[in-house]
Amino acid sequence: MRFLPLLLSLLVFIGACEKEQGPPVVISDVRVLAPMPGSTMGVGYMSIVNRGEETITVDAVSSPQFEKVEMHETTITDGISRMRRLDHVQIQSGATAVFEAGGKHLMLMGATSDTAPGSPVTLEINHNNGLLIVSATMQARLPAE
Ligand SMILES: [Cu+2]
Repeated sequence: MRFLPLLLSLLVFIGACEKEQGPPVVISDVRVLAPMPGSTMGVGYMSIVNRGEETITVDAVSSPQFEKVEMHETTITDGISRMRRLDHVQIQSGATAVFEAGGKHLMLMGATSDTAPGSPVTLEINHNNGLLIVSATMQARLPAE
């Protein structure tokens, strides 16, 4: 019965489509920029999509490669750019929280291992409904970032 595995996987696939199942919270576009030479501070960007029915609250982010991770938001007031720390980020049902240059971002502080460009990095995103773990590769920071 060499067709059975194929048949089974087709059934699983069809079943998944019908229920429109999938993880309620999805993280995409993860970019982690390696610390500049002489620094131990990296920056992280990503999108968190809430496909669930309920609002979620991201209340902590951590990484085994860094001592501490904070969520920050850059705001520009009277032409002066400031960063403030966010204790939590709420994402309503159907909404996406975008962490990007010039806006919300992750500040990765105190590199505890090799965080040169090309090194693996893991982000642990805690929200009120669970924990999401994403892995990425440290990228080199461009001069403008
Ligand atoms: Cu910051």
